[in-house]
Amino acid sequence: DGILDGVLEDLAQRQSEVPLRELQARAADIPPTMDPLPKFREPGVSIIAEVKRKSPSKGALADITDPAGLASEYALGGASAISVLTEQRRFGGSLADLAAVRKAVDIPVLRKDFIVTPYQLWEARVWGADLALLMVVSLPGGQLRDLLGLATEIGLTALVEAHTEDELSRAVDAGAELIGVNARDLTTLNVDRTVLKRLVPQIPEGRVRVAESGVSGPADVADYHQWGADVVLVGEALVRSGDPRSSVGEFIR
Ligand code: IGP
Repeated sequence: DGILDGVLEDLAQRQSEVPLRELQARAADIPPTMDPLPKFREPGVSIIAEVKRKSPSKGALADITDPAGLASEYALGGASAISVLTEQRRFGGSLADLAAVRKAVDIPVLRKDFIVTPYQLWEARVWGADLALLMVVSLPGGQLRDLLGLATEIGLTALVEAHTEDELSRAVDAGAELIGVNARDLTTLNVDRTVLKRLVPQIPEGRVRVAESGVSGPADVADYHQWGADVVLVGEALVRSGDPRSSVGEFIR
């Protein structure tokens, strides 16, 4: 399917340069990860602010020359975590962006990519991520459980993303603690924020609920929070804002 176009080719290229064994050896020297869940569970809405250069639906979003500076502004505005798109072909991201952001902030950092192999989780760990995205739609069979298990084993918190009722029940059954509901249908790229409102009741008490995509301003964050989201992940609206620090502040006020 189209969602993974190019991802596996790029992965094979990186893997031929740095074999898994070498990556695992490097991981031994990386400082421990941070646990984002306690902050996410505090009362009030938390924001995950995203470093996003472009997207398949909108093309170029912002000319981000200094991802580390942008992430620092997000943190100063009160973001609880930073998301960094590392997918290159459609989102213009890179592992270098992840590393730069990691150095710039002392809050948890999420690697946002199409993660379908153990190798990519090890990469996330080595390049400084605390969290990694796992999309249910691209992890059939036992793959979701396997990658969730490995993520936990190497200190990463998985953000397990669903868009439909079926995907959500797979996320819940796999034992995900941090569950994202993406308002964007990745096959059509259409955004429908009410997907969250419909799916949230299906998430058991005690799991952390993340609303992803489609926020254009503070009112959308307030809606998501009122519908039951503990955390809201925002990309486009923040990278396009002239003042990302104040914008994050307005979202949590
Ligand atoms: C952010 P937005 O509409 O605020 O820019 O969306 C984020 O939710 C979106 O980038 C996203 C995404 C994904 C990107 C959600 N899930 C999976 C790539 C892959």
